[in-house]
Amino acid sequence: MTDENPANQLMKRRKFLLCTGASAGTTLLAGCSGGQDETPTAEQPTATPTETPTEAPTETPTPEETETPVQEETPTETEPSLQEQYPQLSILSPDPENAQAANRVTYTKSRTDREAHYIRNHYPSPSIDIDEWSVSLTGAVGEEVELSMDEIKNDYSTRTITHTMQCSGNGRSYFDPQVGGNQWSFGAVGNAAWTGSPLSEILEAYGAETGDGMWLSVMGGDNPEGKDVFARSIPMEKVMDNVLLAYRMNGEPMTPQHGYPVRLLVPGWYGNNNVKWVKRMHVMDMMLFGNEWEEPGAPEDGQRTYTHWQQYSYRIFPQGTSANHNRQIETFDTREQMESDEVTHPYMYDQLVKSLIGHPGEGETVETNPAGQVEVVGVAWAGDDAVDTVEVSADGGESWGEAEFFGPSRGDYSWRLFRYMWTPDSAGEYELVSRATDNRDFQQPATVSAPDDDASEEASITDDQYPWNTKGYANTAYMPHGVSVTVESS
Ligand SMILES: Nc1nc2c(c(=O)[nH]1)N[C@H]1C(S)=C(S)[C@@H](COP(=O)(O)O)O[C@H]1N2
Ligand SMILES: [Mo]
Repeated sequence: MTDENPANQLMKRRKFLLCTGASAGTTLLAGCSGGQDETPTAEQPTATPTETPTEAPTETPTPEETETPVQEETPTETEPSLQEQYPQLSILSPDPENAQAANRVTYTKSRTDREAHYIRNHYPSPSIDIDEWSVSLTGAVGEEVELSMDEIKNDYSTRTITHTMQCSGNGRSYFDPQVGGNQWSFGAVGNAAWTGSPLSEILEAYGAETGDGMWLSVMGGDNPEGKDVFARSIPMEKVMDNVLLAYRMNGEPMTPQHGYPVRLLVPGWYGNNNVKWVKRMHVMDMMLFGNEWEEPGAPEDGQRTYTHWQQYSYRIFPQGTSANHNRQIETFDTREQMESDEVTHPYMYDQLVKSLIGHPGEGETVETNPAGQVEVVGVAWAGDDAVDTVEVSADGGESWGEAEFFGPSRGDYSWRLFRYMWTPDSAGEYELVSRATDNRDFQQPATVSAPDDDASEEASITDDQYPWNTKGYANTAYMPHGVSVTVESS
């Protein structure tokens, strides 16, 4: 997925690293580092780095790179590294940029700073000229149009939605046996406020067919030549409900890695639906499907193909199964798809209920307070649905205590902070886990199944086991997400 020509990569980096929000004369660093607008909390628990190594994985360098280290070619005063731009992330791969929260402290805060929000790219972030960028709208519309960024920003109403965005692959590293792909542990989830224009208004302005059964397929502008376009089909009822063309993140310009100048924001749904660098939108009465969208000669764009990321990927495939493609589906809730017979391989749309402990962090030593308690803090979310309860266990799920919610409520698609005052029996070592239940009584299961278990064949959550699947998606099992802590009496 990387550009083979290092010179091209370098040019690209030079261009897109220009911090897009900086006004003329502002230095890059100043423009790019202004994201820390939340007062840091007094306590900054530190997780041991063993869980999420901060070292970038070693890639086989090209000969050119071996001879001349990249750092020497790229003076830091004009070009901060990905790590320098995102000090709170642990880099999984620098190109394309993939990085997750390095530390559980991210999950003690009600909102995630731009610089602390994970990044997931299939291709290198594209270089953008905002004056040139436009988004086409085609297909079942009254009038096809090329939308400028000015029009997107100024001609429609402005909405801000806080959205817990999680990569479908978050928790993949806890699958046993391991599956391929980025080995995300817990950190590919963030909770940012995204501002943009409701797509419903734009579609209505151009006479789009917006009834149920229609789909909006949205294509990114990041695919290198000859690669599948990152494209997703979003059901029209979701689009009309609350999907945005977003251009700001936490009140600031979006960073290049998070989709500048414009991305799709699909509240409550897995990250893969939130197409970045939106270039093209197409209205039709089916999902991206079949030859027309798959083969060379696809409409308007020559060699590009569109079906891959919709039908072959981002679905739950039990061992030994392969993709069957659908034109239409009627249930967009991933958990309901897992439970029903409608689709064989559920699509990653609405997120499953999940929670993460933020404090204490992995490997930490904590002291009890005078009342003999330890404060446990974390976050919980449930996509389109609401979290009902969060419980904490210190004995591997034998007994549970119910947590309370606290902190600001940032709307229906935002995670909630929870707190549990835990009274350990004695000093010693413990494994703490958290389990959330949503308002439909869907609950996080305990463990991940083995590949040959019935649970995985059915692609459903059975016997308190999350189904192992070949792409490692949507792991919500609470046991592997727990933290080891040592308690000392005060
Ligand atoms: N065009 C494009 N959009 C994309 C992707 C991509 O590779 N290309 N990755 C998707 C995936 S898999 C995720 S999880 C989210 C990540 O968004 P973030 O990098 O802002 O966290 O973007 C989605 N949108
Ligand atoms: Mo993702």
